[in-house]
Amino acid sequence: MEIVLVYPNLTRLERVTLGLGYVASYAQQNGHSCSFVDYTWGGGVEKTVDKVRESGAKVVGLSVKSGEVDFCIEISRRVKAEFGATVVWGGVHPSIDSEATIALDCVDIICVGEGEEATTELLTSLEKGELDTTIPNLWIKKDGQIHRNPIRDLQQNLDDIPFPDRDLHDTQHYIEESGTVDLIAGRGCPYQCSYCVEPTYQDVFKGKGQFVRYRSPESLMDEISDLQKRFKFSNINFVDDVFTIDIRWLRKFAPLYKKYFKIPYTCNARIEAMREESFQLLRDSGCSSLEMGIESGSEPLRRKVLERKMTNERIIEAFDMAHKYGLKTMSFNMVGIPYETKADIDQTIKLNRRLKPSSIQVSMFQPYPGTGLFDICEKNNWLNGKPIPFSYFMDTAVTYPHLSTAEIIKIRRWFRFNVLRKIDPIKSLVVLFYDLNYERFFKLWSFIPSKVKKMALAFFKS
Ligand code: B12
Ligand code: SF4
Repeated sequence: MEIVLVYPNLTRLERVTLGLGYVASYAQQNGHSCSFVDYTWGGGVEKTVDKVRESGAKVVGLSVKSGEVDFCIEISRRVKAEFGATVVWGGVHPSIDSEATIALDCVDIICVGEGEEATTELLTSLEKGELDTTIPNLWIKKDGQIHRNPIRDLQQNLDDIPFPDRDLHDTQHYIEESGTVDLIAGRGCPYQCSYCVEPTYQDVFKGKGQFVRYRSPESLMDEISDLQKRFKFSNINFVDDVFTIDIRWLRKFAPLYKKYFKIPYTCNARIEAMREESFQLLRDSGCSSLEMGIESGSEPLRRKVLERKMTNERIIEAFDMAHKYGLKTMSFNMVGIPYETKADIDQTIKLNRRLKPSSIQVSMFQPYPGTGLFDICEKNNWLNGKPIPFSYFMDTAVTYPHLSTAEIIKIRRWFRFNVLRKIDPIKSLVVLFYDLNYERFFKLWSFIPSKVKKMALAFFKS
């Protein structure tokens, strides 16, 4: 049975969707076929309409993040109206805001959590002409009733899942634009950050098996070899939130990677989980850049509001250690956090000056539905009535009595300049020009030659 899969990537970030890649591989391995609508390169609702018409598919599956809900509603309404298609929403948003999603008139089915088996079973049942309303992980509307089926056990051996389908997208085009190829080594994060979906996932999947899981390093090596045979790339990006969390896993991964590949790679690390040996293993195996979350420079705010327990001292130690081992670093920061004052933001700026990361990312806090901080914002009337923006660099859905939405946007725009002006004045001016004109650059993004984009990216990371 055919399904049209939609990647409503409004951020236009040239990065593949591994989630849909996994769903597609599994479905295809079980005899179904998938066509793909990719909004990374732009387009409107018509793009999906045309694909459904052309393929004759009766099922349309969308992978939905919270900032993409309105666009996905538009697409879903059109394909229902024109073709009477069965509309399935999967991905992070329906998984953590399930009741509100299934209540939407244009959504027939939602997938809560992992979608490989659920999608395949759904297509098999539709192919037989009888919608099975009991498929685990799916909430299904039928005859005015909603069947909220239980969550199935989490896939415990990730090596059993086929590699994500790379033919779904024009993978080489993605690589040329972003300079990198994305892979994921595991699923699930054990931490409790109150702005993140992971603690909610931990509740949803309680009793369904080990939550934090890693593929074997051998399986990753096989996937990279396979990618090497098919595509040209000079950097790898492991997109896991917490790539380095298990030192025993890292001890196996690092020598294997070093033995087989000479390709520099980038990954994320959670600071508390890093020890000197971790930095050494990363450096020795070819890691070129390490990305670490700070979020706020105010220790009490970070601990009490964000539920991130690391100290500033530990953060400084981690960045210093990374630099000692010759790794480039990126710091992740957030502004507009509930209870955050301008003095707290000054502390984040000062901490970044001390850390001297090779590059800095600063986003605006978003109250993603289903997270702990969403409830606090709602209770305190801090939601400004705007939908969650599709990009956390553009806007925010919160406002506070002491800090308005407009002020938060302004603070974000000036943040990197304020860090850099004292340590690298020339870079600070270039970065300021970019940050003040971010929306303009965003609109022009697809017209900027990839060489120029890559040069800019390299400059920001220098
Ligand atoms: C890798 C990653 C990225 C990468 C790649 C994104 C991508 N398109 O895949 C990059 C760096 C580009 C990125 C960008 C952004 N990201 Co991001 N990202 C992640 C991360 C760390 C892992 C995602 C992943 O690949 N997981 C592995 C795959 C296998 O799992 P999965 O995607 O959930 O898919 C499974 C199921 O959900 C389901 N499924 C998925 N889609 C569908 C569709 C159907 C029809 C069905 C049936 C099932 C199904 O089946 C899949 C296989 O089991 C998550 C954290 C997380 N825990 O999810 C954040 C996360 C998804 N990102 C987030 C955000 C906010 C963003 C940005 C909006 C940030 C921004 N710039 O403003 C952009 C949006 C870009 C976009 N439109 O895709 C938030 C989303 C919050 C929310 N409620 O929407 C998350 C959850 C992080 C967080 N801290 O909360 N991200
Ligand atoms: S460490 Fe990252 S993925 Fe894990 S809970 Fe915190 S923000 Fe979420």
